[in-house]
Amino acid sequence: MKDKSLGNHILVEFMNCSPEIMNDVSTIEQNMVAAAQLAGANVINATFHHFSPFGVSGVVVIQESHLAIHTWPEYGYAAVDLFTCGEINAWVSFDFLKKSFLAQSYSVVEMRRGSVNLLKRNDFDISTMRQRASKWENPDFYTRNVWFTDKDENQALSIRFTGEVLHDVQSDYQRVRILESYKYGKMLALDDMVMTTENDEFHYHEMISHPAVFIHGNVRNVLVIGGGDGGTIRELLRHSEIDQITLVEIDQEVIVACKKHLPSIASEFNHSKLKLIIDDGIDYVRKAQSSSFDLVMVDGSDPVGPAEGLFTKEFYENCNRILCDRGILVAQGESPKFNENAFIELNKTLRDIFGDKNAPISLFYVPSYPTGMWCFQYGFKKKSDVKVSDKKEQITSFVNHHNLKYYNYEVHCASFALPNFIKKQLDLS
Ligand code: SPD
Repeated sequence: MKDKSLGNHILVEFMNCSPEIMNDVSTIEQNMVAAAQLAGANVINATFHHFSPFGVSGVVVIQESHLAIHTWPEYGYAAVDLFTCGEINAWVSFDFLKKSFLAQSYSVVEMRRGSVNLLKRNDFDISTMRQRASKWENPDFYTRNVWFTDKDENQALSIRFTGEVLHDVQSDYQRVRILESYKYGKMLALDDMVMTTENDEFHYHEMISHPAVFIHGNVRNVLVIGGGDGGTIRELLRHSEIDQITLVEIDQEVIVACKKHLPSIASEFNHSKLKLIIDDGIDYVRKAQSSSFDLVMVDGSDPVGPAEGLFTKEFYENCNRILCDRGILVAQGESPKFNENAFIELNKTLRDIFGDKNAPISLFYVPSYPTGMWCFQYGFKKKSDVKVSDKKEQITSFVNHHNLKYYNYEVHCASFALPNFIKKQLDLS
């Protein structure tokens, strides 16, 4: 006869599971909650995190204890704890999860927890507490804490989302997802990295566009590489003197997703001044005519996957070649506090190509990117004054007219000031 115990703990090793499922935070959250409910447990709370690039951790708190999981998608492995008390049969949860994760093998240890023979019951009267607790009724909803995490090996930024994935397409280049976050509205994620969100996109898109246009002073013809969410072209099109914008996006699926779910960002894809090309931007720049653009903007993602080539010397040499006489290059420059190497290397490359005095950096703040501190890196074909001191009134009237939310004259000037630690990182005096 078994000893009477307070709880039962099933420790499971699920092996040879589907790596895709093991890396999918919302599917795992839904399966873990369903596993608890199928066993008759009352779900109180669920907290799940995805780690970039791989792995999900989460806990479902149930009135009868908890279910927990940690996954290693690269090994097709999940460590799962099913800890229950009372009448709950956690083997029902086990069977369900085995099927849901497509586990081809597993091992299990079952332990009784809290053997009453070994425990001494306190003598104070908790009967009233027990009575109150037994009156607890499942309100038919639970608190979901599902987190999207953009991280490197040492730091992370997590954004809580509803758990619902509104769009999820594996394109030829990357996984394109739209998630619904609580703080920042709908969010575009490419391969587990935050690209833009409805509520803070203006930081990035105003700052990639307006400083360069005002520094140049006579922009007519613009090339945007990447930028498939549409935010950069929306901002550029506020400048009526621009005659044409060529946007070269490698991944049509990004445009499809953003047009459907982020219409406030992808609002200008039908504009008559836009020439949209679905192609490899690196190749486009390689073949483009010399001296053909006033402005080249590299609105790409981080230097992994399809955007890796946007951080090479050959690419920026071609950007330099296709710029007109007073042309300006603006590139998504990564962060001095995250991807530091990419940030430093890009600056070295641009200084090599454009010259030490012609490769300034503009810093800005994006709450939804890891560390929040981000930058655009410039290449000036001819020496230009970043301070635009004669354009204060023109900029202020433009900002007021368009009701801009981040960019203004003071921000423009201040963004080119670098803190000492960055000057040191870049060996600037
Ligand atoms: N880690 C995010 C790097 C910036 C990626 N580009 C964002 C595209 C917005 N149009």
